[in-house]
Amino acid sequence: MLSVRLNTLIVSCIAGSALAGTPNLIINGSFEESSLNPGGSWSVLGGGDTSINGWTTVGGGVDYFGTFITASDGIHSLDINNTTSGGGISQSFVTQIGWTYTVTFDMAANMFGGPAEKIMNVSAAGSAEDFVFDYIAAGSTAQNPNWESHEWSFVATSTTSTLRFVGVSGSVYGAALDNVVVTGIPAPSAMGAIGLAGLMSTRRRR
Ligand SMILES: [Ca+2]
Repeated sequence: MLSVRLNTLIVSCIAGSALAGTPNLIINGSFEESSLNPGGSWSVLGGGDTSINGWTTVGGGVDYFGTFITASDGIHSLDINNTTSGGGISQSFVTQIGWTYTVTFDMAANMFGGPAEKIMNVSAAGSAEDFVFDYIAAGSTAQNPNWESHEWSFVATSTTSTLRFVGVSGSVYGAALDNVVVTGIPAPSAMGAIGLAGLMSTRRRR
């Protein structure tokens, strides 16, 4: 009976840890590690730039903030637009086909110019969603941008997935981004296999 209870406990722990998701799969999700040091200002990065560890800029690139605007985590964040709309940043990472990946991030704005609504598109594995931050409605200031936390998820269709954050609107004053975290949750079939393995183990020991 003790072994049955022990097996049940082990299976519960495995299932519980799987449900809680993997550790953060993103490298440098807070943009703190870089060869650049913008100090109290910002650094302008064009497209294809890899100066921010783990990330590659896309489109027109991004502005890399130092303490110019208060970050949501650490001291660095991004203006997802550089000199025009359509800038952005991406990172590829290993994924398991069929698993669900939860993406959390903090969004605000470069509040030094319009339009009021900054739109940022988040995409991976063929799924995408637009997120909006209205810096006037939010009362953003450089000292207190009023960062908002968001959550989005996608199902992996390949053994590698590329997560992209792209500015849809905002002129040179785009959406601000910080604190990206991605965790993976096994597909329901994988969870069933864990449960079944536990059940079989329990029955064998009776
Ligand atoms: Ca940061």
